[in-house]
Amino acid sequence: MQQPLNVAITGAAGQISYALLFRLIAGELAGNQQSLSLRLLEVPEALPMLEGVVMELADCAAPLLRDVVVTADPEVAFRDADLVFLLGARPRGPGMERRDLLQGNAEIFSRQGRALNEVARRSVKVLVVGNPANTNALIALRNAPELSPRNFSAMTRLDHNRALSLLAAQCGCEVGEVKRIAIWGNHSTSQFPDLSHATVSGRSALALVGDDWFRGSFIPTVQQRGASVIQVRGKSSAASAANAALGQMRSWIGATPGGDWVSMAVLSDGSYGIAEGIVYSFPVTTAGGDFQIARDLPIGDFARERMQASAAELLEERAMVEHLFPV
Ligand code: NAX
Repeated sequence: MQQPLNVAITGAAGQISYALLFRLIAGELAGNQQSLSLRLLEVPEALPMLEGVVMELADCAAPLLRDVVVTADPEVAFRDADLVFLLGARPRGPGMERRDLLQGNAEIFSRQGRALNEVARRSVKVLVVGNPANTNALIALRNAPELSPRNFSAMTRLDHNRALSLLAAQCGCEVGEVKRIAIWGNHSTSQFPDLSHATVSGRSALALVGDDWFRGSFIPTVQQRGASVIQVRGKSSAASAANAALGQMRSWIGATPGGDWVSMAVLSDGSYGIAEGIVYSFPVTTAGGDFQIARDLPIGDFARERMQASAAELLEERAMVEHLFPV
């Protein structure tokens, strides 16, 4: 058995965490030879409930689970962390404006960014899931100047998986036959789920499904899928979100298969004319614990307009919180 991986999870008493933890200790993240040390962070009020989750973890008698730390202190949770899932965030309350939501979360993610900067492993991988995920990731990385911005990403894998599944259903094919779906932009309704480069068993997906379905049905369905789940289930996506978090982290520490990519929100380097300095979802390939934005894709006018609209939203979000960035 190798040295345990230190895995920190915030919002650990929440519903996504509850769907994630038991898959982690079953070896779905780093295989069944890799033991894990879990560090679970919660707000003080939620610690008693989290103790109940810890009881259930113990009751799994999982051979891979080395130990569990429960804390309300980010510096304890993130000490020597290898992998971090930032799930906890302030939810939108009644009458709350977007600005209030962004600022409430800015406090949480500034504090957590500073703690990561101080105590996490320099190779740490931090996946931000808590919404607004892209801007929360930006706040965290700006508060961690001693870590590379490449140590941070925000989750758009759920959007990516939703797009994959929807296209496969429309084509009547297996999910595994679909390649090169891309989610561009923000994890919000401004995102651009793109089929321009997608293939189904090597054939152009757009040629198969047609532009009308792509623009009139596919794009809005993916953009609004989170709201649709809430409407039907009465609660937001949890198991599918945990599945996506696991998938995004597994891709990040592993490698994408040849000829395909995944979507991941990372700090923009100006690729495809997207403003630098926002956390924006791109198609990326991964290998050796690192990612590369897919290069030289041809971008048509319709796609460019959609991609820039989502960038504009992220620039607005950044403008609402940048006074909180350290200089
Ligand atoms: P829950 O409300 O079930 O759990 C959130 C937990 O976070 C709560 O237990 C709360 O006490 C804790 N928390 C709040 N502030 C904290 C802090 N400062 N430190 C540590 N813990 C803190 O939400 P859940 O359904 O688990 O969702 C978690 C987050 O994921 C939400 O922000 C949600 O909007 C976001 N999502 C993001 C998705 C994405 O694709 N990026 C999809 C799923 C999900 O909607």
